[in-house]
Amino acid sequence: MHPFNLQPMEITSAKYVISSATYKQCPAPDRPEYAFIGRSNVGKSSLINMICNQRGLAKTSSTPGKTQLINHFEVGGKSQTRWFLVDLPGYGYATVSHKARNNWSNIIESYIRKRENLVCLFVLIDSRHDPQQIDLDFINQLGEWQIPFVLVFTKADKNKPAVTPRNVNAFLSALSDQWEVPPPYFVTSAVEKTGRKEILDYINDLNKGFRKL
Ligand SMILES: Nc1nc2c(ncn2[C@@H]2O[C@H](COP(=O)(O)OP(=O)(O)OP(=O)(O)O)[C@@H](O)[C@H]2O)c(=O)[nH]1
Ligand SMILES: [Mg+2]
Repeated sequence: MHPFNLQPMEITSAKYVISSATYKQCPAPDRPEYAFIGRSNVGKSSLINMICNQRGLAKTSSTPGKTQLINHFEVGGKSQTRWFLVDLPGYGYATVSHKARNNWSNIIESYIRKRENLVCLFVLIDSRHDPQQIDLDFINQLGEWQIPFVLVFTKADKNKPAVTPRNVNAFLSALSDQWEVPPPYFVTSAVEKTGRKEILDYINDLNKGFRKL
């Protein structure tokens, strides 16, 4: 193995590209793309900032429903493929109207199913809670659509040590009704910056397999 392969992947630049109302407006699908999805307020935008080491790159808020539209960020490192990181609006935001929710579903469904360079979807789950039906339903839907995904259990800093593994196991066990093999997962804290290297290494590996379509 080349010794450089032992170096962790480091990001040297991350910049906002564009916000799109539909997948058709997204940038040319000429590089690998990873999108973050999950319930409103689960910490998608915060995790993007943590990964890119740039506070304020993706807009965060303590009020759910902050991220609207499909937000593309271009990320790159020294002598590495450039790739897109995508911040998506959250699901399960109770106070939005039925119409707005349908609109969200349509936008997200077509983005997820039609975006040709989407290599992997990162589904964020709040590590503080028992398995939530809305997350399980969304993941089972991904199975029907055959979309590659991994799980990210967020906000681990808010838990006492035993709670995160307990909730992770409960979630994987709830999935085992529908899934023979559990998906890969990561545990993160945007506050303590944990889980960053693991996610970047995973993305770096997938980048190597990306072929221009
Ligand atoms: N303690 C702690 N708080 C976090 C973490 N990640 C996010 N938060 C907080 O959770 C709230 C929501 O974070 P966002 O990153 O805006 O969540 P989002 O999933 O992008 O939300 P929407 O765009 O509304 O769907 C903010 O107040 C963040 O500061 C974390 O790892 N630890
Ligand atoms: Mg957000």
